[in-house]
Amino acid sequence: MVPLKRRKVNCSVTSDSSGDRTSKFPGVVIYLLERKMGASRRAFLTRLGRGKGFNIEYSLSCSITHIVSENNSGEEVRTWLDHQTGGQGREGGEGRTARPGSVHLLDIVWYTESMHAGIPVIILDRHRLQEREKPGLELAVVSVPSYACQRHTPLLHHNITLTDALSILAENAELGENEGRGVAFRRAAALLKSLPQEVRGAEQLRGLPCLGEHSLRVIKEVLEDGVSHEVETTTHSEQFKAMKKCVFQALTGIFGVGAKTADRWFREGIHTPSDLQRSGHTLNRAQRAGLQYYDELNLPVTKSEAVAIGQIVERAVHAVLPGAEITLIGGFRRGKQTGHDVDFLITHPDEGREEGLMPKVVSWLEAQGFLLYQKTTGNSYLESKEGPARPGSNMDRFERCFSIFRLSTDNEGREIQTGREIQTGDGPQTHSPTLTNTDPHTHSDSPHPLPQTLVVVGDHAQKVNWVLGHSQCSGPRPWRAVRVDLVVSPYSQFAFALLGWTGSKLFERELRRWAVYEKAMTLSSHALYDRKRTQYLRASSEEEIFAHLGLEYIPPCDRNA
Ligand code: 8GT
Ligand code: MN
Repeated sequence: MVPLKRRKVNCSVTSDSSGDRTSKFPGVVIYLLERKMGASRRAFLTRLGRGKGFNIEYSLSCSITHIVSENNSGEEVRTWLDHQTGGQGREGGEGRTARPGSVHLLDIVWYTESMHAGIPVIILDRHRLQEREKPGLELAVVSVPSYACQRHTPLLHHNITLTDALSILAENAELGENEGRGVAFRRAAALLKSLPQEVRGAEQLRGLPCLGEHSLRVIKEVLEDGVSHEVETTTHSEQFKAMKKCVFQALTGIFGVGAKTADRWFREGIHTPSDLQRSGHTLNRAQRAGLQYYDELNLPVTKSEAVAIGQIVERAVHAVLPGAEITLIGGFRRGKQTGHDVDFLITHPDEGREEGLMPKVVSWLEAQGFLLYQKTTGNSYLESKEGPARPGSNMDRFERCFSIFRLSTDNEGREIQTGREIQTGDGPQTHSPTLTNTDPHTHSDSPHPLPQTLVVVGDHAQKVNWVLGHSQCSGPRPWRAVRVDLVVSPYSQFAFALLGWTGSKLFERELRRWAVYEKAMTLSSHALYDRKRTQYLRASSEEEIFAHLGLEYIPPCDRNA
């Protein structure tokens, strides 16, 4: 540990100590070193950490206990600290006893592992900064395979500035209906996300796959000038701003409106939900619901909201089919902390028992007042003896329900899951606080008593509250609308459904491409068909599917391509 002397650093309470109020870990005060990390990555990591209840300070003060840096050696950070503390940062060497005002000098690995764990992990030797910068900036070129499904792509990666730039261009291409170009930018971004270290010079990219001429040009510009001219122009161009803001956020944000319809409406002069309301267009039920809950559906859904919804879904499913299994899928299964919806996969170990399950689940949810909107489609999958039609499509035919849930919140905007408590395999939950029912909208005459589970969220609660309070269609109210996707799969197809619905979209696309071009197989969310052997390959786990495909198993948290 290194002592932080009071002389130069600020020992008064800093103005940006917003982490203080929400800190879940007193005694751990983190400072992220911007040097080599960059301002935008630092800001991103700060938001992430604060969102998880860590106290992260923006200025150096003697309350700091952990200094985290990226791509700096211990020597470099000490020199930097010396500079900040007027030469007194060096006195204590590594290994001295910790005392107030001393700090741990840590590598970013400690931070990312702590983010994953949701708590500050125990500091091991490998977390401490190395004395010298690791030699060799060159990336191990040969070890980067070309399909995203062959690589580990974590949520937190080292090249945020570059991938942000490429994502803007991908989005712009998709808005202009140039899907091929969009995919090319997304593939390049996915490659960068999978690299084990920050790219600092274009020479490091030599020989890497997935980087087309255009992407490379953009990357070089960002590396050399800090920004890409094309990205800047795109972001600032009136067309992009208008398209993105008006069409994508407003129109496609409306439940049930695809990019094509949004584009047509945009050209007709409909740029916002209120334009649409005034336009006299006949809207379908989904679109009317989308319009009504527009603001809330565009707010991100948090992990704790997803968990609260999961508890409701579990109760509904178990009420109508005991023994059924419910799995949280989509981005949340990959470790994301927010999403645009919540996706669940439901199955039952006795194949056949799951048939016709969805209408029963929906009736239960409706009777309890949990649904604002739902559209259920039946299972239409039939396994053809001749194998699936080419090419493998990502459209699947499971019994499925698109819905909008009504998630109760208390008057601070925090979500509450009302109703009977869930019985888990471990018996009744004992850690959930029992609260009084504050929601006049709940069915207090429901057959179940109303102990409730409360999940607290910080800033997000305030945002939800603000939107609810300013909703055009209704006054402030103690619930919010959340999009939920429910999918029922027969047990024998479960592993395929799980793999197909975990995403990311690019990872799925790459898996199917790999299957076709490298293995002469067709992969869908229902099955894997071997065209050479003209037979279906069965699997009861994702690991088996990867094995059939001749791929190393990639866990969900590394499928964030
Ligand atoms: P999010 O956090 O914004 O919600 O992101 P996400 O959870 O990764 O995306 P999503 O749009 O909710 O979709 C979850 C996964 O389901 C994605 O991998 C997507 O490819 C997949 N998916 C659909 N629709 C369908 C479909 O009809 N069939 C199959 N097999 N997968 C689908 O979105
Ligand atoms: Mn999702």
